[in-house]
Amino acid sequence: MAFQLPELPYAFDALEPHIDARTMEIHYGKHHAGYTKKLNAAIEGSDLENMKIEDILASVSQHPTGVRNNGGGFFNHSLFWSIMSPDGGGEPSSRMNIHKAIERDFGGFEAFKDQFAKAAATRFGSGWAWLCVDSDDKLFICSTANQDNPLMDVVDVEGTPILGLDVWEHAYYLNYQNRRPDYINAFFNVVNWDAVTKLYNDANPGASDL
Ligand code: MN3
Repeated sequence: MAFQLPELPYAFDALEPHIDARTMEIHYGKHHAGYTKKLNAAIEGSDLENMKIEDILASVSQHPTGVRNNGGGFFNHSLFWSIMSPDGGGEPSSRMNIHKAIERDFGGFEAFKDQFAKAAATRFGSGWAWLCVDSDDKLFICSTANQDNPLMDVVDVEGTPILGLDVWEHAYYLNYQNRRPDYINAFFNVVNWDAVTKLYNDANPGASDL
């Protein structure tokens, strides 16, 4: 099997009350597991079985729709779990490069948060909001539909995603019903800034936190 469902780095109830255990259990165990299984079925017997998921997504325009939808779903959720933590929330500390980059590119944390929350709230229907690094190592915010992401060669603005928020209803409906803005606010209480700054540094060869 080419791709495996990554282990969830915390218990289903670890992000409560911000993200409830039942949502986590279904989201990880049914949705993410489903994307993984369908991705493997879509690439079975093809050269894609030996490629990294990032490389598959970068050339996704050349692959069947099932690879786009399920490859995106596989990657996006893997990233999503990794950038949350029960010990997360607050603002990135000043020793983190991501702190400096947010100051530089958005003028401050609150301005960043407002722009990100707006991107998440205004994505119509199903999709994701992203914080990304562009080819000049600058941060930008965007959103994509369905299971697309900024690594794909089919989106409006390409970049390296380092923070993502799932705004599909399956991500919040059990606990928040139609109150997507409340879910977006709650997400900021569980963001794992250690993980985000590591992804930022990985996207900037040579960079590391103080
Ligand atoms: Mn989802």
